[in-house]
Amino acid sequence: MIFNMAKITLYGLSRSGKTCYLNAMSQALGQGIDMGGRNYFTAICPDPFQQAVLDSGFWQMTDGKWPMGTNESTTYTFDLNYCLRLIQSIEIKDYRGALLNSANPTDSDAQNAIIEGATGSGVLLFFIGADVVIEAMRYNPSAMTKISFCNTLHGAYRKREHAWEKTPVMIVISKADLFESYGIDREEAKQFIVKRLQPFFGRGTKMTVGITMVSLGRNLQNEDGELSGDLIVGGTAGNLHIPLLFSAYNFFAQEIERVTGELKSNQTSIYNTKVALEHELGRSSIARFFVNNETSIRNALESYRRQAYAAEQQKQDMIDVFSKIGTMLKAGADIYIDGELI
Ligand SMILES: Nc1nc2c(ncn2[C@@H]2O[C@H](COP(=O)(O)OP(=O)(O)O)[C@@H](O)[C@H]2O)c(=O)[nH]1
Ligand SMILES: [Mg+2]
Repeated sequence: MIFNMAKITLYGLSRSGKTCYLNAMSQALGQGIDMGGRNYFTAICPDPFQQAVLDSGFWQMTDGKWPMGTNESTTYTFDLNYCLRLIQSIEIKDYRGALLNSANPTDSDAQNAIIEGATGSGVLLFFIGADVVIEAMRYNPSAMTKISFCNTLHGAYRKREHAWEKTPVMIVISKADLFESYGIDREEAKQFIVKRLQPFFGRGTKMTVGITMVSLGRNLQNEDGELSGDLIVGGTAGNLHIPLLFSAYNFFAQEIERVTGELKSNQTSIYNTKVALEHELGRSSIARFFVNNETSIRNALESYRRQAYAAEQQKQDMIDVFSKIGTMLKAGADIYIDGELI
């Protein structure tokens, strides 16, 4: 279909669930999700070594152990496919923990590296653990500053990126099963975060901002690294597909806009060529005997028409997939465009 490499940056404090999410998501989306009519959407890691790292992280969890905090930042590549056709290759950076929101001067270089590394991102994903949300809902000051840290990171991004409003942001509330464990209503928790981060959801930003909740299962707990509860990974369980669908959704939105622009300039060319043809046919037969442009103008017109037809087909195909992705995305996330919930 279309090829393009996009970078997705995973922002989140240490222990916000980024590594667990990636391990589980690669399992769920490797199997694929049915977008309706048995049209499958998949995210496939085309690098066997990277896939092995993700698999071993996942098997460790099924063996009852949470992954250890990582000491390195890893970049994973995933190919997003629709009906086995590549729509977008993405690069996801999982930054090593213990860096963000640290006031330790030795971490400052690494923090700058994270901020610089986000430049040129196609999508920014901000991970916030439900444990932090629950604490913040109880007015725990440290939890509240952890949430506000999204503002700091995005502020740094805006300084570096002049068209920052074109980079969609998704707030990913991870470990969402904790809400049920603590008897907290998910909707209430979500609205709490929307309120805490209200400038993102406000009007006039021109941004696309999503908010979703993801989880690896039910009643999941961590006691000294031991995992208990039910891991539920596969299909659309736990919304693991949503952040990547969000990326694909924005990709299609941009591509449709681009093809629409192409079609417009194409229509202009067709119009101008028709005018030129009329002018040519209006010239005297004597003049046309010496210099006749009719064939070349007709050829140009034909070629513009062919291009317009191809672009129109491409646009229709994209709109079909885009609307399927949109329906599925909105079933698992709230999407705001310039402050309006769509
Ligand atoms: N209840 C619950 N806990 C989770 C889930 N995902 C991660 N966790 C917990 O969060 C911890 C940190 O996750 P990790 O992915 O290592 O965070 P990272 O530092 O952002 O990469 C894990 O050790 C688990 O205890 C989840 O879906 N549900
Ligand atoms: Mg990690």
